[in-house]
Amino acid sequence: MFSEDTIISTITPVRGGSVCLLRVSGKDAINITCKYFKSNSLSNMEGGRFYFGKFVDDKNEVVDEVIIYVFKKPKSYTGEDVIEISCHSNIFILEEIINLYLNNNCRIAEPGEFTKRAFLNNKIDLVQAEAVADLIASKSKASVKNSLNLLEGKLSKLINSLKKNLIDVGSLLELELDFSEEDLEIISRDKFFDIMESSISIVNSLLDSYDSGRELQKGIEILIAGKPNVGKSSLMNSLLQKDRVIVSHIAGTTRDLIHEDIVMDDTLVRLIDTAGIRFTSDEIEAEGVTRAKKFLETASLILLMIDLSSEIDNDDLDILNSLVHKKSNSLIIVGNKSDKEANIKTEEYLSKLEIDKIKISAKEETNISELKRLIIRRIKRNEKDLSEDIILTNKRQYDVLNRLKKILNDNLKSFKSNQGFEFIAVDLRLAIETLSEITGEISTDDILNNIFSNFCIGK
Ligand SMILES: Nc1nc2c(ncn2[C@@H]2O[C@H](COP(=O)(O)OP(=O)(O)OP(=O)(O)O)[C@@H](O)[C@H]2O)c(=O)[nH]1
Ligand SMILES: [Mg+2]
Repeated sequence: MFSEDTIISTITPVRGGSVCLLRVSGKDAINITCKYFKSNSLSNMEGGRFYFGKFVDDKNEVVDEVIIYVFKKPKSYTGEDVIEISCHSNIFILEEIINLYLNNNCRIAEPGEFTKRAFLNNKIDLVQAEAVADLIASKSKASVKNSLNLLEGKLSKLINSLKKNLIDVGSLLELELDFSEEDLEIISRDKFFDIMESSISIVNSLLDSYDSGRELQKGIEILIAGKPNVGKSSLMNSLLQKDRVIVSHIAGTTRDLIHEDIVMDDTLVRLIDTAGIRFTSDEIEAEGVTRAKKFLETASLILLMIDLSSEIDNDDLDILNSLVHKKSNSLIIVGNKSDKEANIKTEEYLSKLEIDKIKISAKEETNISELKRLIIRRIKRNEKDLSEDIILTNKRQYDVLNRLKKILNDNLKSFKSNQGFEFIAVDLRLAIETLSEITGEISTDDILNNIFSNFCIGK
């Protein structure tokens, strides 16, 4: 499927660099370029080569010295003829070059249109197209690695092998239906069970990986919690190495959730500072406390701060007790203000708890790197092995797989309850179609527009 029109856009940021790349794709990309690009070495624009020369306007006046890269269809990103122009990064130069193309039946590319053409020309499937967007948006090395795995086609391969298995079973079932009069067993019950159960287990493990996938993209949420004034905001600033949050001796300073993303040992982490948890009649503070408590339920890791210099009280114990039972696996107790004289009762109480704990001084920045190491050890323990696993990061793919899971489970149930093969074969066809939605063999304009309109311009 080759588009009729030719499109152009910058594919690198326009400001801030010394060089900018423009991409032209479509049937007139080479013709228009030949009209304006003058080079000694240019004979007949061979594909897979680059040429140095001058870009001139309609009056033969030099616009810029450029390098152009020639990609002939289908050996290009979009699968069409593509020219990439590396020119100096100056807005007047860029405007002039783009206008020359626009005057020659070319138009500005829509966001994601190059990748959409790559998809429509079968250069990549929909999972890979979505991986391109993920890759650009990746905020940590781990996320880049996973996006590259998806772009390389690891998930697509798995989906296609799942589909092949279902097609194989489906065709045997259809055959069995054709010969139903002759009492032949073409597919054994055991084989059907095996294939369905292994398919369901693959789908389940992909769905299970989605939580890790969300963490890869959004960051692992680490909540700094505790009663007011224990030094939560001081720790946040100290971990971020900047004066991000207001710190004061007044209890109840932080009223809302404040988050910042940082990368710790290649992993994206979202640090969240919260309002000190206590009973309060102040309406705004109380809302902050409700929000903090809600996050206690969902955060991947909680740094529970206790002031080592004062006696542990009911406010500390309320939070501690609520977390020790439910979330001890995702809890680190951070004893703060170690620069001051320790309270014996607090020390004694904490020493009896069998939970990871560390003493720090957020104010004096003592033991902060040890705390960081402890955090990294904790988050790495739960992290999936990216070289082995395929991690689902995309909500659309997740939704389709959830639908597929239901279809496969229903199908297995129908089989167990000895429903007729004709019903089972219909459900199998539905399962195969659903799988095709993931890789985009079956898609609608609405789905495609929705996906590609979220891309940045020039991709
Ligand atoms: N001596 C000492 N003081 C600290 C330390 N960490 C924080 N403080 C002080 O404790 C007070 C409260 O600090 P914050 O970081 O605002 O405490 P918070 O837990 O965010 O308080 P709320 O936002 O009110 O819940 C401030 O006066 C800090 O300077 C520390 O390690 N040692
Ligand atoms: Mg605070």
